Amino acid sequence: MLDAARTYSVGMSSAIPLNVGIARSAASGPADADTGKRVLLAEPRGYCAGVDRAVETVEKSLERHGAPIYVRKEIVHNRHVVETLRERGVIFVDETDEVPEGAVVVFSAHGVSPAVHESAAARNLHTIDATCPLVTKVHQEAKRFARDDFDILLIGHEGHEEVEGTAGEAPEHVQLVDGPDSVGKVTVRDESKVIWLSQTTLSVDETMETVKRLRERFPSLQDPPSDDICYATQNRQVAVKAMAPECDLVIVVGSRNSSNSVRLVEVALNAGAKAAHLVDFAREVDSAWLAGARTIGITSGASVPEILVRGVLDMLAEHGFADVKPVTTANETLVFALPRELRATRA
Ligand code: 2E7
Ligand code: F3S
Repeated sequence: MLDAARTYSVGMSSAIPLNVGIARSAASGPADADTGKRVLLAEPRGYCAGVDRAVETVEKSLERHGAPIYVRKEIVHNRHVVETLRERGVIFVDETDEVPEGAVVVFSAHGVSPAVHESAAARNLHTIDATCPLVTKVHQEAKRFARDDFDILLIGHEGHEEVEGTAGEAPEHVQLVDGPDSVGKVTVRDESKVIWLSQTTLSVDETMETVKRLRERFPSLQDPPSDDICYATQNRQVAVKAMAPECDLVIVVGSRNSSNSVRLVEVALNAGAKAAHLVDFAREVDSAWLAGARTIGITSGASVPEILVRGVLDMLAEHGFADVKPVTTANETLVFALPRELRATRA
């Protein structure tokens, strides 16, 4: 369960010891010691197991079927990933009706509703499903509680693909709750049969606030059988919370449409960072942000390749921030198997 005490205990404390080590010792020099300029590098950051699997799914599909292949929506919400795959022969579409009959289409990591599966089948598309297994788990929960005739309060951001996919499993039973301020609008049929589920990439703190307000209205509200906010989202928020109180500036590498990346900016600010900005690429870092800063925190969203973080570190080193210390709050080892039809080819 998303239990406040368990989830927050590390991140809420600004006194936790930083797991400090020199990541780029060759680059750090006496100038840093003089100026006190340093970078704190969040660990974990960047790719989660679901993104790793989704990107590899597209790469293997390209190898196996040859270009072009089609991907419904962005495979993950990252400009660099999407642009790179487009250059390699991927055609990104909004809906399956844009895919030629019989062609290969990959469904994105954020998941799709049964209606999308049906429309792909009707066009005889060869579908490969890169939905993250942790999203599939939430879909199963939605189906199960709909079958048991619960009202399902799905906490999430309106219009996000993941929410559309999950809600589409049981549209008659699901109501979207878009944050604490939406709680007043919720109506249910039977207050004794209400459960909340959520999008996987929400702010843990804001979700707990939404749940608290929902429970004030519906005291019998049931919790999901297991955390819907995924391990990667939680771990990246804990890491950024650990560093934020010491940071004059936090730079989050990630795209504007990446929910989990945007959440990291909010979490950093709420945890005491003096400023926090989201950038897709190093060239977007405004040198005015660096003026007067001594400690800069760096992290990245779950859809962000490490090369983009390296670009920001290199840029900061040129501005005298060559002393880089990791701040490690968890070690991640989870790996997901590729979709069945591609499994034999995984390295
Ligand atoms: C799938 C899911 O692609 P992202 O930036 O997606 P979000 O949901 O944060 O906009 O990050 C990876 C990812 C996260 N959640 C992929 Cl369901
Ligand atoms: Fe899956 Fe969470 Fe990543 S839902 S795609 S592991 S951010």
